Amino acid sequence: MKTLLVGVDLTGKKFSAERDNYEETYHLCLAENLEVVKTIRQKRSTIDPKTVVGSGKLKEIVKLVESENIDLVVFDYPLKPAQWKEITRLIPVKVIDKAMLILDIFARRAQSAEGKLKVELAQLEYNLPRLTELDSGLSRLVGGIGGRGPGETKLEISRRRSRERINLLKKKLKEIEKHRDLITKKQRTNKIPVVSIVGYTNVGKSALFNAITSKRDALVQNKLFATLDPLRRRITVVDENNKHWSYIISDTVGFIRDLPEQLYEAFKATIKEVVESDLILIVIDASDVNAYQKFQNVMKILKDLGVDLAYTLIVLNKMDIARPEVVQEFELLNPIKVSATSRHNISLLKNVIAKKLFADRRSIDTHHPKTI
Ligand SMILES: Nc1nc2c(ncn2[C@@H]2O[C@H](COP(=O)(O)OP(=O)(O)O)[C@@H](O)[C@H]2O)c(=O)[nH]1
Ligand SMILES: [Mg+2]
Repeated sequence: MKTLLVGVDLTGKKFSAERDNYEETYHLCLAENLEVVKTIRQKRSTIDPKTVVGSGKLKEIVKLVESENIDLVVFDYPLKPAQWKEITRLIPVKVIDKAMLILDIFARRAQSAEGKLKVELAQLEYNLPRLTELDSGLSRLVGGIGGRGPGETKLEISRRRSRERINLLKKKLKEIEKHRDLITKKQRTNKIPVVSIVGYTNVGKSALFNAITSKRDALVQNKLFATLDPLRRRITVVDENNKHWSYIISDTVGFIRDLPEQLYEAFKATIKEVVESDLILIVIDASDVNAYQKFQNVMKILKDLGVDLAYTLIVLNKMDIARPEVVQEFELLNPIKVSATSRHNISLLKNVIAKKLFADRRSIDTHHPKTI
């Protein structure tokens, strides 16, 4: 999908923080497989209350949409319902903001029934005040079905249907919550351990996931290496006694800066899998000056979610382009220093993972298992 990314630079604000957010939105677009063909940033002292960017800029955007055959415009700025409606009225293609983009990513990634319901709920709640007469999707959907009250417009029908669906989802979620504790306790015993890769956008989670599961690894045999879905793979290691041990490694959506508050429940639902995993790799970008600050945020979120920090490994990635002062900051935490792209220390990391996961199930204290 040909995408145009639009941002605003508020001159009063700290520039680097804004640029970081803008870059993150850019990377989130890439994660969604959107083809960002153009980016526009407007410097302003304040935002335009009606359309965020000015009317001249909007005209420029409309022209670009036509000349570049753009299918989607992403605003790296939270659009209030009225702003979104006004912008949508003027731009002839689909317009979304960062929250909608994130919700799409969550929707794609949610795996459990509960996660899927929570994401759909967040999407409906986010979109409800944004429904317009133009929004033919829902209206068309309900058009033929009865229940159109006297004088009820298409918009009113859409809103009513959305509210009905919201109530239904809330009920379903309550049901799931009642049974959840029972189910998870049962599932925990006897299942293949799961290792989750977490960290902020762009630290190299996917690169690390690929390095760990790479078929380029000469010893990897197809049968010992199963692709479950694009984000989860099973890895099998063999110990000295020729005993096989498997675990599942999972690439996650990760953490997002300035997550809009309405999205927190949906985020928690998609990250729930992480909370329940047996080992969490916290990936840090050693070339990022703000790495330590971000690491502290990650730890805080994991703690809030009830994660036992004993089951975490700190992985300092991008060692090939690391900043010494950043590496220094992490020294006391005993991080495993790797480079996903140059594969530096990837085998070591795999050994440590296997040791952490399986050490208490047998005595491998004196020898590392060979990873395959
Ligand atoms: N130099 C260097 N770049 C890396 C390394 N790992 C990842 N990257 C780059 O960092 C960017 C983000 O990586 P990605 O895996 O998509 O990050 P994710 O958002 O955490 O999944 C990509 O351009 C990668 O090529 C590394 O070890 N060294
Ligand atoms: Mg990724």
